[in-house]
Amino acid sequence: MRGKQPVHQNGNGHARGGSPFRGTKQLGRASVSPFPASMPMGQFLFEYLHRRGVRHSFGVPGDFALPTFAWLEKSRIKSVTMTHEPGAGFAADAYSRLNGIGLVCVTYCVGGLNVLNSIAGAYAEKSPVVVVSGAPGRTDREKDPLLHHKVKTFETQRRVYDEVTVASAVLLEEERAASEIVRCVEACLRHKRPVYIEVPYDMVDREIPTLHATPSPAPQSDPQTLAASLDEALGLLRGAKKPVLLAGVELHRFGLSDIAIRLAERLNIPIAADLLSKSAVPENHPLYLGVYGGAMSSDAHTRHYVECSDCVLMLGNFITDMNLGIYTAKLDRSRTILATTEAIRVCYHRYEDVQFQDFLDGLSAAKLPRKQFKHPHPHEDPKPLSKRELTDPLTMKELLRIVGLHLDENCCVVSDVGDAIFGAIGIRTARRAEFIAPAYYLSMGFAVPASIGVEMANPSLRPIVLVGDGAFQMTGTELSTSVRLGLKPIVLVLNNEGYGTMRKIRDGSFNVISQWEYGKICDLVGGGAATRAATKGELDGAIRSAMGSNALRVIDVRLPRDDMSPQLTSMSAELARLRNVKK
Ligand SMILES: Cc1ncc(C[n+]2csc(CCOP(=O)(O)OP(=O)(O)O)c2C)c(N)n1
Ligand SMILES: [Mg+2]
Repeated sequence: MRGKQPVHQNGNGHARGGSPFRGTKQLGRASVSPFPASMPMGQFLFEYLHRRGVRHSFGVPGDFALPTFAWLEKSRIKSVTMTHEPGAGFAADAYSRLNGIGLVCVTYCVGGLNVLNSIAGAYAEKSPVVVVSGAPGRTDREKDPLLHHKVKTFETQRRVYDEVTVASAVLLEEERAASEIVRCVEACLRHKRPVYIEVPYDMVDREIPTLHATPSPAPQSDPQTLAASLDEALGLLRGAKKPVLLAGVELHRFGLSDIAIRLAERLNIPIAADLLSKSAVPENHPLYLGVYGGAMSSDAHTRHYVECSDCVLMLGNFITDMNLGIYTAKLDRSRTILATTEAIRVCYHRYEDVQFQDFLDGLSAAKLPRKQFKHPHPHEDPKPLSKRELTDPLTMKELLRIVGLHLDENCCVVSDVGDAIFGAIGIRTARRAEFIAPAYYLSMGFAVPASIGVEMANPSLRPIVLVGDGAFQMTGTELSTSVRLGLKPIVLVLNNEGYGTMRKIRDGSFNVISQWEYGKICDLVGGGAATRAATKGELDGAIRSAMGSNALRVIDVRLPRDDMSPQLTSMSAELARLRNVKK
């Protein structure tokens, strides 16, 4: 997380190794006390997670999970009980994005399968969440009885989770338990993707041996392949007149944004972000162009520059339909370098066995000529509101401008799905602010619970939650957890009376939702204060007052039913065309 260090900064710093065993006999250093030769399973699990950077857990207990929760409570990790498991998953996802690793603790199937969608999103968008699920006991499994919460077999939940994780384990053997825990947690950190650990309730108190549980060494680049990939990439970069860096989300996840920014500065080339990586680069950086995503780009200049560039250096980008503006992006492979943690592609060649950071380090260490770039549209601070416009009715475009006016380096914009996420592409701010959104997987209900994860990961961040009325109805009640924890999100409910995004693609009675008095949520959850805003002046005043407060604020933002952001206008036209729908 770039300039601002999370209070418990840990996970991102571990991207290249580090060991929870430092100080043990294996590594021979002396700063951290070694694990004893054997420990109760639950104690080892949470102590190991703590040493790898987990400080908070989000979840809901259940009878099979209570013995595990008892160990969690005794550990150095703070447990946060949420109102519903999907919220726990979204909170843990956001926490993991900022902290480098996070934890969700749930019970068997009713809890584990309830949080599955959130974990699927974490997998899709590379967020390192550890899922710990309580489960029926080892002895329960012997005769295969019909136990409550069981679906088909005792293996069902683990098998479902194999689809959304990079490693999974059921801790049924004392001898292997510690190494299984280490294997899963290290895989989570290495791949920045979720893992699943199932803990049978009659195993969690048992003593397990710990000493042979050492992490496997980090994979290394093949030196020749690394040299060949660098050779080709540097040739392209040296010869190009108008290269551009397209920063991807992996730079953020692996803590490599600053290396990439320094590379662009040394080359004097512009930097664009994509929808997933918005804020991986500070938007007030002198080389920053804007968000590129074909027709969904933040502005025509950014789109034009990237599409006319003779070398697009893509670092850590996901090639998704959303990032490519529903396939409206024009990125020709003959002038593209795409480096990710999966592989390095230079023009038409694909190089395996090259570590992303080694490639980035290689580019950074190489001699490269400075290019002639002069920013065609240098950054301007967003225009303040004039007196004349204070009584104008709000539109999404203006809402985003007004939000941009208030953001500072302590803000973290957390966007939900709907126009909140597309419109957020267009937010420009004078300072550096965080931006978190499920910008690829696009699961509604993310933002309110995610804001809890944001504040727990870094209490100095103020979440600015942009959430549609439909998405708010899914998980908005999680504000009750925010109030209980004394958190202070500013929640803008973008109230356009229903599923606006869907209405633009295809309208029908299925897009109608109940109208709520959103401000009354504060009475329900017993904290915070609410206002309504229908004009530019009212919104500006409401955000200013919220920024000056130190508690939950909910703003019911009244938007015209048919209004939408410029980004959603072009996106929905593309989607309607692709889905072959007459508008
Ligand atoms: C969990 C989930 N269910 C359904 C969808 C499909 N979906 C995408 S946007 C949307 C409507 C969102 O409505 P709202 O939150 O009010 O935002 P708006 O589109 O009005 O800006 C729906 C139903 C989804 N992305 N995620
Ligand atoms: Mg809506």
